[in-house]
Amino acid sequence: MSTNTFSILIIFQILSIFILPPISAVGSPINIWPKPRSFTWTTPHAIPLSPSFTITSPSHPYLTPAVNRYLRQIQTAQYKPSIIPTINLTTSLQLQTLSVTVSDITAPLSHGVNESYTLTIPSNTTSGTLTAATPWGAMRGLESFSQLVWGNPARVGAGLVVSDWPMFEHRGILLDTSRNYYGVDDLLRLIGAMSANKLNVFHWHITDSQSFPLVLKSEPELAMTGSYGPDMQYSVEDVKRVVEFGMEHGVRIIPEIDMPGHTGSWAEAYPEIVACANMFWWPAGAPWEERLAAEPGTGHLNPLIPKTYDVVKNIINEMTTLFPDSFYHGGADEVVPGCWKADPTIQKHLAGNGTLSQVLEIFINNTNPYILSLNRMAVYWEDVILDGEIKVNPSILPPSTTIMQTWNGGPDNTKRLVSAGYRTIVSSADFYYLDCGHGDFTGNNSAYDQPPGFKQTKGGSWCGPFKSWQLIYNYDITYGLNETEEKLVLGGEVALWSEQADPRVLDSRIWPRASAFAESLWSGNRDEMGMKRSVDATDRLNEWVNRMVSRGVKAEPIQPLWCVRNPG
Ligand code: CP6
Repeated sequence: MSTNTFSILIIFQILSIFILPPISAVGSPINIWPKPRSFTWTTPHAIPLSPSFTITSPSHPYLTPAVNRYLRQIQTAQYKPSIIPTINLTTSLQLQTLSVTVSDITAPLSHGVNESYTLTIPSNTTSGTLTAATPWGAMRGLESFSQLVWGNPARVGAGLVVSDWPMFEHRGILLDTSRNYYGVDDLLRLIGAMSANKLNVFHWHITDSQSFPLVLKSEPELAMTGSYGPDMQYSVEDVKRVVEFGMEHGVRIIPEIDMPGHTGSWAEAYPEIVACANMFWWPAGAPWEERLAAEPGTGHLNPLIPKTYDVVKNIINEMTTLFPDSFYHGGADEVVPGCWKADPTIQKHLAGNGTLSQVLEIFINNTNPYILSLNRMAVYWEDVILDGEIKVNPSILPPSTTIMQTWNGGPDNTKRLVSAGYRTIVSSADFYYLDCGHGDFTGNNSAYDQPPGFKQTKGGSWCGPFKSWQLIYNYDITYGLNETEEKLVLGGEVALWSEQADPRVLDSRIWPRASAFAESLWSGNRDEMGMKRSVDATDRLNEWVNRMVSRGVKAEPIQPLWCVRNPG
């Protein structure tokens, strides 16, 4: 934040002492997570929710199911806050209806769609109103409304106005379904919880070197031979369910079939197009730089073989029929020199004075125009142009048609990308990698003890230390950027890589740390003074954890019950 913005905030704060009503008290049930941008509650009180309470809304293929879902949830939830509210219950009126109006009912769910809403629950009528620019903003408002209801019999906060809109347009979670498999029910539970946290992008890292769980009609062999088994696959029908469920929750699905690295799982079906498949990932005694893959499980697509593009184009083409979102993730992370150097056809290219970066350029030049021709905006991992030995000339991936996703380092790499003009998604490993905490691969360096050519089957991925919710909450994704650069930061993603995660830990590894991320990107991590507000957020987050648990999401505790029993 610039000094200028900071001083404006201070002035605003001084003025606000005189003009703004108090915001929700700590421990009050009026705890909308993520905290709204503006919440006016002049005379805090509650009114009963009528037993025949209903929600009216325009008919819409996705908003209507959302309304029905919220109505059911509100009627059955009976959520009991951990701190019993002290605000007055006014019983002379009951809330009978919430009336939803949408100004642009046809707005598609897409990047940058208007998610703003205004929710009004007057103190002197039986009807509340929710106005939104789009169906997707209406869904955000319905979620907020549902969080204003508590108790049995149910009551709802009254005399209030919530006016709300997001700070960042892209607020996502990456889930890796290759290293370990997740059932469709797990994915749907994740998407439902994302929507409750006002997160709007599910980045589905579907395949990797370890397994290829997606059954494509055009390339069925890949999943048949590359998945963990027939019970660990996603059918076309499964994908449709996930995409539809996303629409009903205002969550876009951005798919990624990672390539040209991270493709070992393709080798059973097509050995001829995968370089260095099934090799020992890190030759005995070799330096780290000469390893054949970023982690055990070798294999990179061979860009010099025409057949590679037959397969890749079939995949990309079918992916665009399955996933309607205009963003398509092209992967391109962690292409390591050792793999391509081990391949005879690529060796020939190098002997003729070719370079490995040229090999990657050949791959990008043969695939990126195809992605664009299918009306998709291509997202790539930053590796494709930054650092490492193998990268393309940025001119072949211009900022007009390319979005970069950063994961190495922190603010430094974001700065490099946006200063080069790229729209950027921030998923810094140092802050946003939720899988981190188990440390070393297998707890020993068995890697060194194996002979060359031995297929390495032990080991996950190194990642640590554990990222606390406060670390995540406090990270400023536009740190050190000027105003022009700030505008290029589309938002961020927290990531659950699955070397050491599976459905058994999905909920607790993600929640509530992704909730901390969600608030940070929805309404920021600072109070009206411009100071970090994670201390204030603690009790609110604790309450939100409880509400998520009451809705069937097994979020992890952040405090002992003692803190609630002895409010400070
Ligand atoms: N898999 C893929 C991974 C990682 C990446 N890509 C990864 C790298 C470093 C850490 C965690 C995960 N496991 N395909 C990087 C984008 Cl610390």
